[in-house]
Amino acid sequence: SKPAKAVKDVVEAAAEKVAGVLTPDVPGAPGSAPPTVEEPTTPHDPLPPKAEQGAPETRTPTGAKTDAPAIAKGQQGAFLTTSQGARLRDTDHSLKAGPRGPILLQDHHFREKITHFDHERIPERVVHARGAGAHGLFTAYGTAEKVTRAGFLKKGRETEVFVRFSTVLGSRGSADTVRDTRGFATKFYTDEGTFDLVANNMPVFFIQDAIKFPDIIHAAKPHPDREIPQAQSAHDTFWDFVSLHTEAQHHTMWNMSDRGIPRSYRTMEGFGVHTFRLVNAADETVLVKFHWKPKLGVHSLTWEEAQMLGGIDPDFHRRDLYDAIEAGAYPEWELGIQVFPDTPEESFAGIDLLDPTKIVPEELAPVQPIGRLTLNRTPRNFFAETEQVAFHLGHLPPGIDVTNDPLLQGRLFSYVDTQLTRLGGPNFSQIPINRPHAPVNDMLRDGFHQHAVHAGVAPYRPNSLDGGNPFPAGDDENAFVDVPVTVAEAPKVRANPVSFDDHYSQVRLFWLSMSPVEKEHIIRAYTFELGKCYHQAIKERQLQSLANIDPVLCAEVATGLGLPAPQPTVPLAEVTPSPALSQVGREWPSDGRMVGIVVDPDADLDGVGEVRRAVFAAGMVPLLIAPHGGLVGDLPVQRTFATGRSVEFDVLLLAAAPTPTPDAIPARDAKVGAADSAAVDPRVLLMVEECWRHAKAIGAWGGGVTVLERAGVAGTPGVVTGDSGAEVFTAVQQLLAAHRVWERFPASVA
Ligand code: HDD
Repeated sequence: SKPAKAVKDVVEAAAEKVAGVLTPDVPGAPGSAPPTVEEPTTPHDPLPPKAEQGAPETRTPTGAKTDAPAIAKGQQGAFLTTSQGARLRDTDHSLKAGPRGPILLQDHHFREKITHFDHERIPERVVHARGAGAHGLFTAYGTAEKVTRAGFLKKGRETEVFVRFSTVLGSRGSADTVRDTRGFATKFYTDEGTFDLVANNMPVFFIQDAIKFPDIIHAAKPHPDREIPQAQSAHDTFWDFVSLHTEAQHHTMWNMSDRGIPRSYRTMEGFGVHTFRLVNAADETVLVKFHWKPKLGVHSLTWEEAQMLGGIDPDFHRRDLYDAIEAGAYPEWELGIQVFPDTPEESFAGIDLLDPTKIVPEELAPVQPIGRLTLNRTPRNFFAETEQVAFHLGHLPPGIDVTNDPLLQGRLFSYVDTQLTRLGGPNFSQIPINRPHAPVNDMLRDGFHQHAVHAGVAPYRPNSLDGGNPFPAGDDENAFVDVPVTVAEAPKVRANPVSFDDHYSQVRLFWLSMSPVEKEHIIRAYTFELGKCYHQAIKERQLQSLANIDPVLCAEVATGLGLPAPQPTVPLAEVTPSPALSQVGREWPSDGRMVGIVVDPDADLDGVGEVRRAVFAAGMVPLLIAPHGGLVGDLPVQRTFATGRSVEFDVLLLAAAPTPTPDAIPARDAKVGAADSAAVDPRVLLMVEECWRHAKAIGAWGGGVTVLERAGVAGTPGVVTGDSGAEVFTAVQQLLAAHRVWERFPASVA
């Protein structure tokens, strides 16, 4: 019609005006010069998968393996399509009524793209939101065969696994190195059904009964009004709760110890916390506690490193895990069990095995290795795998059963329940990462996100229409065993056993098992955290708990807070320390460590090359730090003075004394500047200073020795020099066996 034509004319005229007058220099606009950089116009093959990385395991919704490509959707073929597979010509411009007009509701591609984007996020986990996962393999030693019928623990059996490490308190985007407990959840895809070992890096828990879980988490999460602080316990509500609820004191001290700030996921122990019940082929039972022992030893950050890393590299642990796996340095742990007789008392050496605030010292019940875990593949897609993985304590294969630990019992409810909101319905076990590798033959049907196309008409029992299928497994057909444990005849009560009332003896045991330097760290952690509280009454109440644990600890923290130290209100427990709890004073392997090497073009580059080879040969990772990127000589540079910071290295080697480059931050000391020809780049001096303060081994040869002198650390403990790089490296490697040069930390307590 006429008016429509008029509009069209106006629009076209306007478009011409815009193109020709207002934007003559825009590449591609009429009259403008042809573009100098050509955009790709021909289809390319999709990017190949990362080297040596398969896709997530592909299973049918019922668990059978399939040969179909793992990424059944997305990145198939060269052309962009809609979700329905129709090829698209343009995804950069919405369909509009003229170039300046409004978007048309008709634009199905626009609506699909934006709607999908709008719904990309799912609720983060209510706890353990921040995590990192990896695939791996578990190989059984066969040593558990006597005590459990679980097939995956038979000698030589290999089982695929997925592990997710996490912090507890922080949101999905929070920093990795905060002071917190770490989750260590493992999904064993056994051929008899999935086994989830949902563990932590600490062997005890804050509460004895799951009904208190919302309380402790509400107290520890950010304050409800301002939603701060993020990912930490250094605030009033946390200390309010743990000082009022003294069964939390044991776990709290683990958090205040170096265990609360691990060096790496690869250097953490893991603990199943609860006591589990194993059943063997003869239906005999034992009680066990599960332990993961890292091959690289148990190591922590210093508190200052942890704080610095929160800003310098909030992804420190995630990056460390992925870098190690992708470099082929596969992290390993041994799974072990402490075994106890299954007696009616459910206790061992006077320790109630159903109390999750208690450990059984390894000296009383040694951890017996039963298999090895190797993480060898990083996820291809974080969301699909790490975010959607769903663990549950009730995922148990035949041969492993639960006990009446009231924390464990409550967890058996919570984990499935939480997935209903988080993963949007009851079919989350059909998500690829959650699919069992054992065949599934359930009678669960329909529901949101149902992916299975179930056959048959009779998902009920008994039936005659589907031939009576599926059948319950008989006695010899390897069904899950609910151990017929006798439940004592007792009144229904909301109460704990009396043994649960001891809240202090094992905290004292932990404290007395620490070396002086670890005690010092614990004192400083309490002093820091309570120093961040505003309420005097909370500090005083927590000091009372510390007095009941140990008067020296209490006095030191009280001094730091400027408060009087109270007297104990309970007799101090007589305990025997457990050396296995300490990380100090042991010989650890040095592989997997990061060795920073400061170089510049004047350095002894042959010597550096030799050290690099020696570092690789020792299973460690050399990182060259130079004034600029690219190459120094023919050696590749991994970090510059701008991108490298001391906190990522376990050891610092200096092969040069680089002078400041123009981008060096102004020196703290005005005399140290570009004008001074003997000056060392202030960032290198800072690196040395920080490494020294964090008790790291430092070595230097050639020009590097000058740096030690200028930093004022030459000749101090753990600082070595030599004639060659090789000699210096050998010396620092020996120092690494202790992890740090502990004597540099002054310890005020014995
Ligand atoms: Fe829990 C997640 C470990 C007590 C309720 N828990 C979660 C994760 C780990 C643990 C490692 C993260 C799993 C993952 O990576 O997806 N939780 C523990 C340990 C506990 C413990 C070792 C004590 C020994 N948890 C506990 C209690 C309750 C929960 C007492 C509730 C009554 N935990 C949950 C949860 C989460 C969870 C709300 C959040 C996300 C999820 O489960 O899948 O259900």
